Amino acid sequence: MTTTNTLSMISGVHDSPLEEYYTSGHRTCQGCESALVMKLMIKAAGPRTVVLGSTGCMYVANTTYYSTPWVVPWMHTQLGSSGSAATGTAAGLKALMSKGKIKDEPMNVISFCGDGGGVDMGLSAISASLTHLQYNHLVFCYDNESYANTDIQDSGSSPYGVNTSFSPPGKLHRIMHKRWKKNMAAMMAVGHPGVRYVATGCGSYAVDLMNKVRKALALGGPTFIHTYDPCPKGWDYDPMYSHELGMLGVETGIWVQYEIEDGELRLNGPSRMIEAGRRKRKPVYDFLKRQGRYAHFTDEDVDYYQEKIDEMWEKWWLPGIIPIHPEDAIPASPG
Ligand SMILES: Cc1ncc(C[n+]2csc(CCOP(=O)(O)OP(=O)(O)O)c2C)c(N)n1
Ligand code: SF4
Ligand SMILES: [Mg+2]
Repeated sequence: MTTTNTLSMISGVHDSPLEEYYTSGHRTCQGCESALVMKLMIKAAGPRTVVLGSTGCMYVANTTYYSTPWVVPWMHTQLGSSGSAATGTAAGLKALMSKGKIKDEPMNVISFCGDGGGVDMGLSAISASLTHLQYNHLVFCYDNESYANTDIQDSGSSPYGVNTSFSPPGKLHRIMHKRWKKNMAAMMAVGHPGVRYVATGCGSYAVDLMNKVRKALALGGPTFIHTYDPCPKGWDYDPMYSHELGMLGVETGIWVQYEIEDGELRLNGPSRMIEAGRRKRKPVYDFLKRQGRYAHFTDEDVDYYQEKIDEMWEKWWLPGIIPIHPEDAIPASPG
C-alpha cells in the first residue's frame, strides 16, 4: 500500500481550512445539503486529491458543459461504478508511481455516489472495492433518499412511507413505499473484514464530517462514508431549513452518527448522548411534519414510524446499527 497524506484533526470551525476546492459554478438547488457535503468533503481532503463522481445530482447539477465547481482533478463515472472507479484510479496511480511516470507522493482518491448509484445500483462494485485492501481510496455515498436527479424516484435508501414520483399516495393505498431504509454503512462495515474505517455523517455536523473524511484518508486502504443529506426538492420543504432538518434527523434518532475505526465503534454527537442516556430522542413527528413528502401521513403512520425507531434504539443488538435482537436468539443446546 502506498503512503497516505498526513491530515490533522480539525478542532473546531475556527480551525477548518480556509481554502475551497468546490467553489462557484454549480447549479444545485438552493439549500442543497449534498452540495454542502461535497464542499466539506474536499475542504477536508485538500488539493492532493482526485475526485470521481457517479451520475446523479452531484454530477449533473455540478458539472454542465464548460462549468464546474471542482478545483481539483475530477472525473465522471457511470451510475453504478463508484466502487470500480475508485479501485481502478487508485491502482492506476500506484502503477504510474511505481514505474516512475509520475511523482511518488501520497494522493487521495475519493469516489462519490448517490444513494441510487451506491446503495442500489453500485452496491456490488463498492463491495468489491472494499475487498482490495492494497489500494487507498474513500467511497463516499451522499444520501438524499431518492434518485433525485431524475425527479425523485424511490431508492433502497428511501424511508418508509415516503411520497416519491414512484410512490405517490393514492385513494386506495395511502402508503406506497413500504420498505424500510437499507442499512448501508453497517452492511459495509460488517461485511468487509480488513476495512479500517466506516462512518456515517451529516452536513449539519460539519467539523465531525470533515474529521471523518480526514480519518478515512489518513488510515488508508479502502474506506467508506455515508452521509444523510436533506434535499429541499425531494423532501419538499423551504430550503432555509436544510441544516435544521439534518439536525432533527439525528436528534429524533432516525439517523445515527457513528464511526468504526479498526473494529472499534464510537457513536458521535447527539447519537452518543442518546445512547448514553444523557439526552432524550425528539419525537419523529417533529421531523416528519416539516416535510411535504410525509404530508399524507396519518397519526397511525407517525406512530408506526415512531415504534420502528424505538425498536431500533431499544431492541437492536447495537442501537441503530446492528438489527439483530439478542433476546430472540435461540440458546445454544448444551453439549
Ligand atoms: C445506468 C443508468 N441508469 C439510469 C441513469 C439515469 N439516471 C441519471 S442520474 C439518476 C439518479 C441517481 O440517483 P442517486 O444516485 O441517488 O443520485 P441523486 O440524483 O439523488 O443525487 C438516474 C436514474 C443513468 N445515468 N445510468
Ligand atoms: S434535487 Fe436535491 S440533491 Fe438534487 S440538487 Fe436539488 S436539493 Fe440537491
Ligand atoms: Mg439520491
